[in-house]
Amino acid sequence: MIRKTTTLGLFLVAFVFRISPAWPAGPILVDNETTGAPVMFQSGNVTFNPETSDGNSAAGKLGRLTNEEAIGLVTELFDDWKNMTLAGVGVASLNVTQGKGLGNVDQTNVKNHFSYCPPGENCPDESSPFVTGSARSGQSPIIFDGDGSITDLIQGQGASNDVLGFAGPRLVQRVGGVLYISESQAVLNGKFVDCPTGAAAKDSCQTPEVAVEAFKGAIFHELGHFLGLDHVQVNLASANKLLAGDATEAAAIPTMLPLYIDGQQQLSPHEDDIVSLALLYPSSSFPDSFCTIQGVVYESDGTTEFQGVNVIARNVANGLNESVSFVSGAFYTGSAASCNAKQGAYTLRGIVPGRSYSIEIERISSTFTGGSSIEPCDPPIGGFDSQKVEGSFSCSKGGDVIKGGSVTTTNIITTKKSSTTSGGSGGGESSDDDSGGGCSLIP
Ligand SMILES: [Ca+2]
Ligand SMILES: [Zn+2]
Repeated sequence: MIRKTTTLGLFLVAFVFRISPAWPAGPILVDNETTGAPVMFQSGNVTFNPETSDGNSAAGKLGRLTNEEAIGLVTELFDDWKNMTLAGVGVASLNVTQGKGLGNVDQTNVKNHFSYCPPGENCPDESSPFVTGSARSGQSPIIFDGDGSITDLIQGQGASNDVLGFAGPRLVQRVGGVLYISESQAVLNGKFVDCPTGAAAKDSCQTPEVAVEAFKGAIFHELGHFLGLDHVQVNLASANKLLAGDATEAAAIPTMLPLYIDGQQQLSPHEDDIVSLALLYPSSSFPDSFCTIQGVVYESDGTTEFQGVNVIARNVANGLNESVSFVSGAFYTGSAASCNAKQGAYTLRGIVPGRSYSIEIERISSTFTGGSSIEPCDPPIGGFDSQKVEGSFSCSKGGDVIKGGSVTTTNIITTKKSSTTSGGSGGGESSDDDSGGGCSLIP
């Protein structure tokens, strides 16, 4: 989704296709036309419009869950986002309200509610405020795809066996010069929770199927996109360990990782998810309770700014669970063609006073492209080595901005050969085609 920033028009188009963006620890949309700032619902006021049953018990279901149960899950999980805390401080100011119901949504009327470009069709770019497809309803729909048929319609036949859900902002509007999300949308795929109690292990309903608790992790993730959050990359090694059967670091896997690895674990937000939310919807106490680390990432010449580097701050005493990330140059204006905006600034928020942090850099996984890409570069930037910045960084009171540490400053010079002298790219060129908005969460 996020393709960058280019024009807003491109974004959405992207949405159309697939989806998934990712600005580590950040927003799914950035206003690269004027402010370079993240885009969120104005004043944190979010109204969602769920599919409703209209009194027909067979309608509006999510797999085996009734419509009422499905709406209850969405409400509960929005509350979980809203009530997030960091070091005992409520981080977000968010008002989520359930708006008018959509009535029953199925393949025949989904176009009235959900904006998309059907697979195989060419849909024109839309200019800002942008919307793709037919729906621009003044609502922010959450559709319960009871049996996966809507997912197949929108994402392509068979997609319902792989995609747990997809979501993202679909319409933005400028108010007083500031760009805000005015509509978001989501589809949750009930095919993953449709087995009746006691279904046999080889019943066809089991493919695909996950426990409701695990499915909640997917809903939680999609609601994050609905609110405007992007993916994050932190503790990828912990995720890989879990995939290999070692669950010792499972709690370190963020909700907004582009991968669905363990829905139940990902139902618990990681610190990076919490700070991502605060970046968009900070509570009044957030800015004065926490510090900020600011710096710039450079190529090896020490002067050319370098965009697309994942910068991570970790509490030295608990680095896996207490860590935040930010991709250099994610907030910027202008063109991001080839990820060559020459902007390397990074801002790590949610730094707890009195804790000592290390700073490191790494590449975004080369597998996070297209629907799983992490902005502002798709494919991810390569050509540099992971490194740890020397020394440690801390602050004594909230509101402070940290630009230096015990040994070095927060400015980071990478091993990336300067593009002005080498002429070669170190890989990771970004093309300017679209990638999508929103997300297709695949197990
Ligand atoms: Ca199933
Ligand atoms: Zn996602």
